[in-house]
Amino acid sequence: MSVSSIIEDLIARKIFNNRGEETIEVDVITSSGFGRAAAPAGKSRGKAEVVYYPQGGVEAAIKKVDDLIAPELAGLNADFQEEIDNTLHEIDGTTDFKGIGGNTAFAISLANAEAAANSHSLLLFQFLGGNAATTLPYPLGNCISGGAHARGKAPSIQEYLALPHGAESFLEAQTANTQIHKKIGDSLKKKSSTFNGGKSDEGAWIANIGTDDAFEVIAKACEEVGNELDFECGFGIDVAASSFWKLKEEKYVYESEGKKRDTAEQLEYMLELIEKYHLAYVEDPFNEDDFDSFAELTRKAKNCMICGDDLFTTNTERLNNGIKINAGNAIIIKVNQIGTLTDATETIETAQRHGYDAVVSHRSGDTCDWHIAHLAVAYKCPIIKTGVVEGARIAKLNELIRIEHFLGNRAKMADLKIR
Ligand code: 2PG
Ligand code: MG
Repeated sequence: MSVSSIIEDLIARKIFNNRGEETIEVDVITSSGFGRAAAPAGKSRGKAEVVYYPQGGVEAAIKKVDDLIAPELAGLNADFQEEIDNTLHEIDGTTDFKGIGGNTAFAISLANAEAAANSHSLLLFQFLGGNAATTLPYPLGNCISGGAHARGKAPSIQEYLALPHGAESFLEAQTANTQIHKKIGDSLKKKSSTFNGGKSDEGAWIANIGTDDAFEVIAKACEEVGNELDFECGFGIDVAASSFWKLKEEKYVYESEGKKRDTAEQLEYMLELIEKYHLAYVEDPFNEDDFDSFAELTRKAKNCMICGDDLFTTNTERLNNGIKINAGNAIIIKVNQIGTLTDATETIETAQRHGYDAVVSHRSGDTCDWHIAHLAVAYKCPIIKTGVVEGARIAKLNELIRIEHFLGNRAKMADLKIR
């Protein structure tokens, strides 16, 4: 056992995310290393996510770190992530982290992993993934925002996402995404007289256009950039359907289009979109409790990843429910949906054992914390979902460019099976 990773202290503070919301940041200090992590926040949250903060918010969370958690973790070895994370669960004493806050657990858990890596003079992806961690994920980049992420009139679908799956390096892939994003901005200017260059929290364009127009714009941009760069640039969507599923009516209400669809019509519509636009990726096409419709779409859709975000909330139990009936073939991994790195790792491993692709993801409210870049490489995730531009996204994307550079000729792109 290495004595260099003994935890000496934890320091928690309040900082701000890209929305200007308060969030928690934690430093973990070991006898010969240091790690720091800050928690993100979702806007369109799954209802099975853990509770972010104890009553009293970020201030109360900081007090819990100072009074309860730091004294308990001091003296433990940061190398043993599971023991650290189990201790967090024990101190919390609830099933949904409302005792200490899921975001408190997140920041401590990630800062601990970083501190352990740093104590061994390793980068986080090396510490977690070892020598085999040499594959880079494809960036899934949000280019047009709608739904709960846009203000006013915009498509009901929450995200239109570029996926340059023909790229041979991460740098090439991110180059494609930046060009697609720029081209989309240029066409929106031509298409909509009210478009003034507005962007969402994630740096995607917000425009007063319909759902179909948004498809045309992104399809054209991906095709053009694909031709210019000479590799295939696909795209997909995050429907985030829970946010416009009206339980009383049992309908998906596409407000800006003035359309309502029941579950059967929603299924038909998704199949139509997948076929018409050759969608490579569809996230949350149905409301978060409708596992059966996810399974039906997965059965019927061709060459398209069907991904569960609100459906699974990075929760192994919910994922297992999906696995039983083949609901989806991919899962969004957001560590703060479940709280700790150990919990998220269990979910990733379960997904991989059952042939589900793990898509490591940012939150719409995020900081310049770059840890998810390392998680994607360490756990060989084929995709990272983290926008295209905007500071909190660029922090993660540039970190992946650094990792690729660091790996040199050992670096390769992850195995992405667009089914
Ligand atoms: C999503 C995310 C990130 P939020 O729905 O996938 O894009 O949004 O963080 O608001 O839940
Ligand atoms: Mg989502």
